[in-house]
Amino acid sequence: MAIDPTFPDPRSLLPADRPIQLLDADGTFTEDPDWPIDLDDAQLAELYRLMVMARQIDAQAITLQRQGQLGVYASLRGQEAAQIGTAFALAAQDFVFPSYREMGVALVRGVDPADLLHVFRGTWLGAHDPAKHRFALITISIATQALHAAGFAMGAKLDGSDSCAVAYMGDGATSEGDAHEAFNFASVFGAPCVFVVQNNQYAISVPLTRQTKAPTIAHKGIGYGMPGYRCDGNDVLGTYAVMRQALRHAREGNGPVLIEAVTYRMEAHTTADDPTRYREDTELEQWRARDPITRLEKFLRDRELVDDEVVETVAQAAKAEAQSVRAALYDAPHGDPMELFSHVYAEPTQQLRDQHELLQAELQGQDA
Ligand SMILES: Cc1ncc(C[n+]2csc(CCOP(=O)(O)OP(=O)(O)O)c2C)c(N)n1
Repeated sequence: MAIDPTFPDPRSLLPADRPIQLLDADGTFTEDPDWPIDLDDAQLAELYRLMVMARQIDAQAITLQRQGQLGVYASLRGQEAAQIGTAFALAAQDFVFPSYREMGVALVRGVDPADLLHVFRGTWLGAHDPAKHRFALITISIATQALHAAGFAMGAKLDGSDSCAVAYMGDGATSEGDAHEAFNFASVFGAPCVFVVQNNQYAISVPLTRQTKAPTIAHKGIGYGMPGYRCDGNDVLGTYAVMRQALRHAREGNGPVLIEAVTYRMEAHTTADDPTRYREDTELEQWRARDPITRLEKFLRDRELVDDEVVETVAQAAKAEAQSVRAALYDAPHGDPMELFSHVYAEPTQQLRDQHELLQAELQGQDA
């Protein structure tokens, strides 16, 4: 028996036996009345454009790193549907708290990719305006953004606003204490928060089987009293439908939702990693056959929403955009490192003031 008599039937918190999927690997669409979508033809085409754009800019970022223009980069290749489908369901007032892999989500939020790449170039903390795009600065420390999201969601609840907070993270992040605290806090206080876990099968070289003994990541939700939705993360219509429902659940005052989008990281963990040391090519090939962009393209072709000409136009536009990202990055001025201290607290602590002085002295020493 549940501690709280108003507690819902625990079974309602469990994920379905099979991942939610609307678009299969062949691009065949099967409607699911439990997971409706409301996208018109223009929106379906826009999903495709965004996914192609994300992949192209991602490839450009890897090239930039190889050429020494970025220090490091974390690819999202293979995770385009998990990111773009979920982000497409967001309302303008929602606020995203990303990890370091969320270029696709950033694109949907209107963030200029060159602004985001500053972090990987080491020239600024991030040049986009988090308040304008409602997309926080990227976080490198695993799972800290889950706490930021839970805190923001609690604030939104206290303000009586209808914003939801969304934290994006990887499967490995769910093993962190920060994720546990965020899940628990958000659920106990009914904060309007969605935790999107992109289960890309690895945390650097650690496979999922060594990460958790939970049957799935989505099953972790029940331990916190929040529903766990598990979907095919390579199906952009499925990820959209699931996120739409999760946001509605949170916005209507029912507390947080944990989403597990089952996907695969096609590239290395970051450009500093060598995945051939811990995974087989055959595995990569299996996931290549489930490519999120190919299946959406098949679906759109079947519906005669795209043809060869449109596919080529979208590809060329993405290439041009990737080129302009490169140019923008080369030309961008360096940010002010002292900004590191500017937005931490309304009133800086003594420790921060000391660090501020230390860095200032060091930078002045460099100039001398
Ligand atoms: C608190 C913390 N511990 C360790 C690291 C080193 N680290 C960087 S990425 C990573 C794995 C993260 O895996 P996952 O959460 O599955 O996300 P993915 O990178 O696969 O998207 C680790 C351990 C870190 N950045 N922060």
